[in-house]
Amino acid sequence: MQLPVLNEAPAAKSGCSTSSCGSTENQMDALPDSIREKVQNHPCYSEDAHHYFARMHVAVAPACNIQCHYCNRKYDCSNESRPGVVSELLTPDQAVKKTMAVAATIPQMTVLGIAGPGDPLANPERTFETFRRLSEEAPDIKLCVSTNGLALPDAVEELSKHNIDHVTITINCVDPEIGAKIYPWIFWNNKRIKGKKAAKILIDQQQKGLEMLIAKGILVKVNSVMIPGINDQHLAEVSRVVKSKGAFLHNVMPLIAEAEHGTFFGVMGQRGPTPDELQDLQDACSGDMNMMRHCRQCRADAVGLLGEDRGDEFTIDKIEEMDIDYQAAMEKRKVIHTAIQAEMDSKRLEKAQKAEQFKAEAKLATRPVLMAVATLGQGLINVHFGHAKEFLIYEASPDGVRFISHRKADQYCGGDSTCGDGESVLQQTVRALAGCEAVLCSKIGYEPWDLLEAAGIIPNGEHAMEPIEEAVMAVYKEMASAGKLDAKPEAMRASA
Ligand code: CLF
Ligand code: SF4
Repeated sequence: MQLPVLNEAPAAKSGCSTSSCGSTENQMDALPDSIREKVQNHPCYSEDAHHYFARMHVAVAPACNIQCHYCNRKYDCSNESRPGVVSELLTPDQAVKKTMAVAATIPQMTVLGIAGPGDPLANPERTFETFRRLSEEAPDIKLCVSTNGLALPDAVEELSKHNIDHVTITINCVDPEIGAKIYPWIFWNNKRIKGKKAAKILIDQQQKGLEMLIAKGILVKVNSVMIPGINDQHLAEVSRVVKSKGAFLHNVMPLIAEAEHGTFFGVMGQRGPTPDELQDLQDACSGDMNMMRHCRQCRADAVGLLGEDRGDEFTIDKIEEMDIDYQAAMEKRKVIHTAIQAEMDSKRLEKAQKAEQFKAEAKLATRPVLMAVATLGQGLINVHFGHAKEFLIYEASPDGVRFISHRKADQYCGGDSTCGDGESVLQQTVRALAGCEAVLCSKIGYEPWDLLEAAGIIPNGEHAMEPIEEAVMAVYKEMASAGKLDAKPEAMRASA
C-alpha cells in the first residue's frame, strides 16, 4: 500500500512545554512487548516512529504555577518554534473538535499532547476535561502530557483514570542550590515562595511524582534544559537519579535564549549550548539510559510531524467549518497505521541485516563523519536543499550509522531573506551545518553547492528518495575509498 504523504502542506510554526523524548531502533528491539506497543508509534518516544507518525498539541492550559528563567509566554512569532508559544488558546470543547479534525485529516497523527502554554496540571479542570472527552470520543489516539511536576503527585490518580500512559516531567536539577538559579519562584499553597526553599519543594514534588507514575506503570520521559554554566555539569547526575527511579527516556534540550524573547536568561545574555556541547552531554548521559536526540522543542499548539507545523490549517475558524465523521476516520486510520507499522518493521529488519553485513565487510580503520540529511519523513532523502527547514544529522563510522541530532536551517526566523546583519538565510544554513562533511538532499542548486564546497561540506544529490541510513553509509564508503577520511578537510581544519 502506498503510504500517504504527510507533508503536502507548507510548514508554518512549530510544543512539549519546556517541561518535553525517543528510543532508537536497537533499544526498541530490547523492549518488552507491552512497552514496545506503547512507544512504537509515538513520535517522541521512538526515534524511528518520528519519521512516520505525527503528534499534535492543544493549547488549553494558559496558567503556570512556577516561573522558569527561560520562559516568557507573552512573546509569539509566527515563524518561531519554541515551547510556551501559542497563537490561539482553546476551550476543552474546541480542543476536542480540533483533535478530531486533525486525526481525520492527518491519519498519521497518533498522539495528542497537552503541553501548555503554561503547565497542564496548573489548569486541571481544562486539562482533564479535554483528556476525559478524548479518551471517550477518540479512543484510538494516545494521550500525553508534559508538566513541570509541581502539582504532579496530586494528579497521578486522575492521569491514570484517563489512559494517559506517557508523562513528561521537566527536571533541570536535583540540587536546590542549582534550582534557585533557574526558578525565581513557585506558587505553592496559595503563596509565592522564592529561592532555594522554592527549588527544594519543586524538586521534591518532581521526584515524588516520578516515583508515583512509575509505580502505576506509566511511561515517564524526563526533559532537561541544558544551561551552560548553571546545570550543564549537573545533568549527568539528574540522568543517573531519574534512571535509577525507572524513567524511560531522558531528553536533554538546549536552552533557547534570545534577548527578543524577553526571558530573564535572554535579557541577561545567558547563552545556550553549542551543538558539540549538547552532543557531548547527551553521550555522557547515555550509558544504558535511553536518550532522546530528535526533540524539536515544539510549540504548545504544534500539529504534524516533529519538525513541521500544520497548525495554520486547523485554526478555530477552519475547524468550525469541518464536518467530521470520526467513526469513518478511525477505520481509515487503523488501516494506515497497520500499513506504516508493517513498513517500519520490514525496514528495521532490512536495516539491521545491512548494518551487520557492513560490519562484517568493513575492515575500515576510518574516522567517524557527520552528515546532514534533508528529509520530510518516511526515512527517505526527499527534500531539495533550498526547501529544507531543518537537517537531520547522522554519524557514519565503521560501526554503522547513528542519528545524532537535528539542526534548523533558518533558526527562529524564517520571515525575511536576511536577518539584520546582512547574512543571508543560505549563509546561515551553511553555518548551521558546521562540523558536517556532506549534505544529502534530493536536489541542490549551483549557489548553495559552491558555498557548501567552500565550507568543506560535500553536497550530494545522488541519493534522492533512498533510505537515509543506506545512503549515508554509501556516501561514507565512497569517501573512504576516495581517501577522504584520512584527515579532516582543509576548510574544516581552518575553522576548527
Ligand atoms: Fe507533545 Fe511532549 Fe507528548 Fe511529544 S512533544 S507532550 S512527549 S507529544 Fe516531543 Fe515536542 Fe520534544 Fe516534547 S518533540 S518538545 S519531546
Ligand atoms: Fe514556562 Fe511554566 Fe513551562 Fe516554566 S513550567 S517553561 S514557567 S510554562
